[in-house]
Amino acid sequence: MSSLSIRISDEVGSALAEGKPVVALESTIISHGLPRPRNFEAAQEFEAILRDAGVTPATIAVIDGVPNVGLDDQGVRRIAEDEAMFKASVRDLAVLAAKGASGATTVAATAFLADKAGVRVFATGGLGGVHRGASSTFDESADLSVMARTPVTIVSAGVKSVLDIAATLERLETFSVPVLGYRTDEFPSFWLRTSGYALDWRVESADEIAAVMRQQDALGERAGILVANPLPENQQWDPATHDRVLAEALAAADAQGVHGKAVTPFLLSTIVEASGGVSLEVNLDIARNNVRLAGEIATAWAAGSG
Ligand code: PSU
Ligand code: MN
Repeated sequence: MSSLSIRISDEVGSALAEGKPVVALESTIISHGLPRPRNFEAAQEFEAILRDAGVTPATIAVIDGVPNVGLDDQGVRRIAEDEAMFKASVRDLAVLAAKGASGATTVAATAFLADKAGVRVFATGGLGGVHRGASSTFDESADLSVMARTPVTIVSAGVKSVLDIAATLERLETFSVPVLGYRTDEFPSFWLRTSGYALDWRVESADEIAAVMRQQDALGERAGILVANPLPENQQWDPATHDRVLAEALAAADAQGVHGKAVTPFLLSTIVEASGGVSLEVNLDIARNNVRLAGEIATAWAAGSG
């Protein structure tokens, strides 16, 4: 039996070997979540934020069949510029490997590969979840079921309000994934700090999150941990505009019969357009904010694991 061949970059490999902090970054946000050419700049900026904090970034994607943990600039550029880049979840990894094909990894596939490489902390913008209408379409992101069996701490600004937030929180409970509100009592809805859904657990620091990770390991529990990190109040999107644009985007998806894995990218790009680019700026602030917190958690984790 051959084992999965993953290419871990020299930078990520030595950071891990030396017990230094490492944060995984997904690539579907680059290929399908942000418009070109801002996506390439953003991907580089996320890495720079981590490096400035003394943390090694590990951007993850499949390049020519090989899962890469830690992409060089050329790899990031390929993900950002190739309009036909495949959106790859966990179920696609074996097919991409067999075909020697490339793919940008979703939260599910990124967390899966981060775990294989020994990376424990992962920053994203928005986690996938249960879509509206899932009771008839069964459209629920594999991000949730993969979190149930992958010991990676994911920092996300909750989930986007394009999803069914209540159902997503229920599924996280079913999957035994702890949800920690970072300095908040309420689950954020990505562009907004609030969603109307209270959380059971609030944490105040990266150290506290690292302590939960250690206890989760001590229990032998393999589920990941979701850290819900809301934007500061003055950075969130204007709620009234948000509600109007969201309703427009959902109606457009419905009218055009968009379904399956195309739903999330369709809604995201429709919302950027309908908001005149405002949602994009908020989206980028959210991702930066999550990357910074993930860096702090990875640092706290590394400090206690020596
Ligand atoms: N939500 C966002 N931005 C994104 C995504 C979700 O706000 O870029 C991407 C992530 O990569 C996530 C994926 O893992 O979409 C979920 O897609 P689906 O619902 O098809 O599983
Ligand atoms: Mn889906």
